[in-house]
Order: sequence, then C-alpha cells, then structure tokens
Amino acid sequence: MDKLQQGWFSEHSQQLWPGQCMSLEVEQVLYEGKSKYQEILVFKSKSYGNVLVLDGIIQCTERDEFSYQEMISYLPLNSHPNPEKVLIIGGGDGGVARDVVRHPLVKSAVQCEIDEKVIEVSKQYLPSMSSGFSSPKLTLHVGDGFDFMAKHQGEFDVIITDSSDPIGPASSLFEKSYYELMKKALRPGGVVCSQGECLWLDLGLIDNMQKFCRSLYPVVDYGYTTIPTYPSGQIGFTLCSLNPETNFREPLHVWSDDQLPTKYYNPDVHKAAFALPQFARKVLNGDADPRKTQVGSQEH
Ligand code: SPM
Repeated sequence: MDKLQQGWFSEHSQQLWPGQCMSLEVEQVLYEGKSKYQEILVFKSKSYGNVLVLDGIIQCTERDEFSYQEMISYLPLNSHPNPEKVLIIGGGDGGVARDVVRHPLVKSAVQCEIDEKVIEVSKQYLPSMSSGFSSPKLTLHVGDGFDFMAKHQGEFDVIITDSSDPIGPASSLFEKSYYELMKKALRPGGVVCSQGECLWLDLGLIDNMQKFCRSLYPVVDYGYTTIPTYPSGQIGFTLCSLNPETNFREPLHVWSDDQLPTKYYNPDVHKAAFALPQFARKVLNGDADPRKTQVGSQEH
C-alpha cells in the first residue's frame, strides 16, 4: 500500500497493527531517501508540524514528541538517586538527548545511534529536537549499540533505549540478550528505560519482556505516556533497576519549572504513568492470558 496518497500519509503495518492506521494530512514532502538501514521520510504536516517516518512508521512529530521524549528520559532519571552518567541507545532525532542533557543531575551523556543519516536529516528538519546534539554534555557515537555496550561495561548510571519497533533494525533490542548486555554496562544501582510498546497492541510482548526482565533485575516496571500520533495513542516504557530499593512509582527528585522546564512530565504524571487499566494489570500480574484480551473476548 502506498503510504503517501492524495495528500495524506497513512501508517500501515499488517504485522504490528493490522486493521488500523493513523493518517496525517501532508503539506509538503521535505525529504525522502534511503540510508544503509532504512527508508527515511520527513514531511511537513497540516496539523502536527514536521514528521519523521522510518520504514513507513511515524517516529516523531513536532507537535507531540515531548510527551514521549520527556517521559522516556525523566521516569528513569528521577528514579535514580544520582544519574550522573547516561547512555542513550538510538534516538537519532535528538529529542531524548535534548531532554537528558537538560536534567540538573546529569553530568555527561553518551549517545550511540546506528544510522548517521537519521541524525543528519533530523538536524536539518527537526531543529527543536536535534538541539541536544550541540550540548557540551553529550558525546555522539555512530555505531551499533550492542558493540558499544560490550566495550563499555560498568560505566553508566542510566541507559535509555529509544528504539523503533521490534521489526527491522531494532528487533534485537526487545530480547533478553539485550537486557543482559545493558545489565553489564550499568554501574551498581543502575537503571534502564526502554521504548516498551503499547498496551492495546503489544500486551503479549510486554508481558514476556516483564517476565525475562524480572529474571535479570530485582525491580521491573512498566510505565506509559499518551501520544496522539503513535498507534492507539499510547506507548510505554520497560523500566528495570539493579537497586532493590528502587520504587519507579515515586519520583526521588522534584524540580521547579526553572530547574527543569517540561511540557508533559511532572511528579503527578510520573506517578500516574504506572496506574494500569484492569485488563493490563491482570495480565502483567499473571492473572490473565494476554491472548484473551483481544477484541471480542468475553474473558474478564
Ligand atoms: N525519539 C523518538 C523516536 C521514537 N521511538 C519510538 C517509535 C515508536 C513508533 N511506533 C510506535 C508503535 C507502538 N506500538
């Protein structure tokens, strides 16, 4: 199916969200090309600003990106007592780097993104997100996250994985071996937070990830944010901590607007991010089968 038709972009994925799609009206196509890893599209939309699309999937729009980037950054950074050194895997648009380097306790951040072309295109068409790349706190490395972490063990307080979906170049980032590798790259008491997919679409995957994470880390949780331009309007985060005392649901740090200006995140939103609807809570507590939460199931 052609993703650009009659002035509209439509996000179809038979594999990830069969039978539904998000469409945005296009004002102008700004960039269309192919990198070594994926197809890249940037267009100016009628109502959501500039939009970055990788392999046909919306990654961010200027209008709502902050809800995802702030939450994937500040849920873990405000759950660690002293998050001085941060590693970002992926996040080539720069939005997560922008929000990580703003955090008052972060002294340095290293970002490892595999696709240089995404960085280049984002610098040109998404300047409000890519501003983080110019921070003196940030070191940018182009390469594979697995290789990078294997060479940097025991170095990071927080590791944030801002990935695309579990098909194509990012699929390995949703596997147990990746969480084992992150565990080794953390300092004692370290915390990880990864793009953790959608309760409405991916509950089986989320359940499976929570289970294997619990076999590796003493504290594991799932928090989420709302975001209009991701499928079903919701996306979550897999959070794990090496510190058995961590409670992701209560922020350890509370900042004034002068110290950490935000547009989505605040301490109440932080706590609310972990309040799961009943169908999801039952599955993640082990009281229901994720397959029984499909449309039309009468199971309660
Ligand atoms: N820095 C923004 C990059 C976004 N990374 C996550 C993109 C996920 C897109 N698909 C969402 C599908 C939810 N099931």
